[in-house]
Amino acid sequence: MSKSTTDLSGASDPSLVELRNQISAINHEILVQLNRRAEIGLKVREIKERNAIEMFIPSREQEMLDGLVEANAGPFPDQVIRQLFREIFSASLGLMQAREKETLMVSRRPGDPDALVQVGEVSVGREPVIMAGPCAVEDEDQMDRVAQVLADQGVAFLRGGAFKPRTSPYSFQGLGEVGLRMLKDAGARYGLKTITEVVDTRSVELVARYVDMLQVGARNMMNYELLKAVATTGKPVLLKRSFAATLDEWLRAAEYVALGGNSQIVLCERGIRTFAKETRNTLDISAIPLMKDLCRLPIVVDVSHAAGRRDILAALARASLAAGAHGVMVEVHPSPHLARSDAQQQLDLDQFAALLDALRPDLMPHARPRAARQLADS
Ligand SMILES: [Mn+2]
Repeated sequence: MSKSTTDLSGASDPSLVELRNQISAINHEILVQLNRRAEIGLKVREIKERNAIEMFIPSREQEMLDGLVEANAGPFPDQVIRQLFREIFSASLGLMQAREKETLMVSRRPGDPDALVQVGEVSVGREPVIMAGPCAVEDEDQMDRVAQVLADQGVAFLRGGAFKPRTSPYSFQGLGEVGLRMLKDAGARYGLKTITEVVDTRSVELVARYVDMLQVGARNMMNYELLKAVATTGKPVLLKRSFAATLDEWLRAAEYVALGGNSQIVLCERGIRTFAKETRNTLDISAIPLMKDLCRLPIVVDVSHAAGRRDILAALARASLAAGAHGVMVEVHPSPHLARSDAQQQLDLDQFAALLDALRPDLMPHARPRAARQLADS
């Protein structure tokens, strides 16, 4: 066989080998120069940050491209030179913006472990937790019946609204401090951690005296004064996503709480507003892995407000846990048809037990029914 058919790589042709070596050397030179350029770009960023100058200035980019095309002697056509340098410019801008993201307190840096939020002796951020209870605290009997079922089922958190932000000013606005007391008493009777929403900077201290965890609701996610106020209480915060918030806006809302000195934050996805009419909101499952990637904070999913209906809650809850959520929040009421708010989406006590049964394979031992746990421990 002749040489040309056996050596297709050309490795035995000395002049070809030499040219390839030259190309490899130039590649390495380009690499060194690209990183030199990037380092200078980061210095430019620091100066721009100090002086509040825009990172991206289109006229400056245009000027650089024009200069390069003018100096271009070929053989690359001008269009290719433009393309190549545009790539370099955008990579450089991306590097600058990546640095900006890293500066958030809540951001996840490479190698960071997941954060654990401690609510008393209950940790949120490892095994999935269930947070359940009525939309609104209505009376003692209602709270007692729900709390008893939760305790029997091994659920850790009792929720219930005392201050209700309602779409209509004529809707039930909640029992206020009387409701807070009922929630606290029911939680204490059955050893449950309590969560309630705080809607106003003026009532933050009052609410913090009664419950274990403060909820900032979807409507208030961008109430920055409220975020600053809840940060000062030292209580863990459940931060719901606004129905119209991007992940970045949600992350920055969490940053307000962290910057205020409180890193005990649990995120809560509760659906976003879309064109879909079949559900009250659209549960954004992708937010779960994406937020876990962006930050270390635990994330739970409120399936009730996402769906606005009962029949698909088990599917949404299982999907949330499969996507990596650290827990599920669900509205439960002894007589949903009599509920003073969100009547159409609250589960009755039997439906709640059935939901937990559906979730059982995804839950860890601590969330098994009390009877089963006693059996396992004996
Ligand atoms: Mn509700």
